[in-house]
Amino acid sequence: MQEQWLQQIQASQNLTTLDDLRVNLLGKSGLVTQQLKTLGALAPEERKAKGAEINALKDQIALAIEEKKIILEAQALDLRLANEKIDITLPSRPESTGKIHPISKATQDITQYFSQLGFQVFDGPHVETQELNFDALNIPAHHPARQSQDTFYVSGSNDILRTQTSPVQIRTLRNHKPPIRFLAPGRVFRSDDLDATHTPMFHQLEGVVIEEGINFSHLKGALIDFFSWFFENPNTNLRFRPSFFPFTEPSAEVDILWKNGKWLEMGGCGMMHPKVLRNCDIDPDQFQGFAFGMGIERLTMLKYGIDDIRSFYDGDTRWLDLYGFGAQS
Ligand code: 2NL
Repeated sequence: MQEQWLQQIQASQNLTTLDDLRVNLLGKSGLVTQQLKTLGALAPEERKAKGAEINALKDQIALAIEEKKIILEAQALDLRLANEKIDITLPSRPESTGKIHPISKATQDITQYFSQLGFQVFDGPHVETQELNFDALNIPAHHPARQSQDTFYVSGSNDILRTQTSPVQIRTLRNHKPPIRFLAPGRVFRSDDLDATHTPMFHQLEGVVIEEGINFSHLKGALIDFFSWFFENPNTNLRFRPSFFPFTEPSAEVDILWKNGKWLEMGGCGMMHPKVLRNCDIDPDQFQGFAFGMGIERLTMLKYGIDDIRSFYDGDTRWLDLYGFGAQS
């Protein structure tokens, strides 16, 4: 029987028949296993000798099956390698090149422009205290902008999602002595309705200059130069419309004269409110300054003719090609 079994193992043509054989011999009710079960009926002396004999047989068969299995597996692999061909003449898959998002592009361009004028760039957290986002900016507790209708409150805390990048200015001015010029670009959050011109998150870019003897004409000159550069039009016409912000005095809305003869609002600006300077431990009798803020999406939409703000965030990369945003250099 032993010879016959070993021969059957040797003769196995494939892994399935070999495994069937293994089950028939070594399985729960296999032939070898049955032999082992007969030991119980034997006398102790005989059982010992016979037991050793059957166990040796079992090991020998298990080894033979294992060796045959390795051979059959190698054969199966050789067969696959011979039959499954790789066509190395196929052209390779095109490599996808990274694109720069228009918001990143505008932010990089604008910060680079201002860096030539001595502006640094600062950033801060998106989750802010109400002190930094409102109180330090002279926005009182009862101000409508602080209502949960407009502002995202963090549940279980007094914190909010910053509604403007101005808290970055407060943080910076509390840590750096003037004279100083800097920008604070970044995400801001407002509980706006979602439509073609409003999203609950957008990007703002604010700039601040604090020096001795800064006045409104410096602000006008800086913004006229900036918008002339950004829209690539040396004859850019700006209009400064009197307005109100709690953190600037006087304050103005900035409009640009567009190609069709219409004035378009570009952002807001003003002279640093003395209270805000004092909140940052700066003496308003020594230092003056101007500040401005603009929405990066809005600037980018106007520059590239993008008409729906939601397209910035819907993740369709084909959209980048539409406006000529090429590979990142
Ligand atoms: C807008 C208007 C503005 C500022 C932002 C500012 C910041 C500090 C102090 C004073 Cl810390 N002002 N920022 C000033 C005027 C306008 O933004 O329309 N943004 C989209």
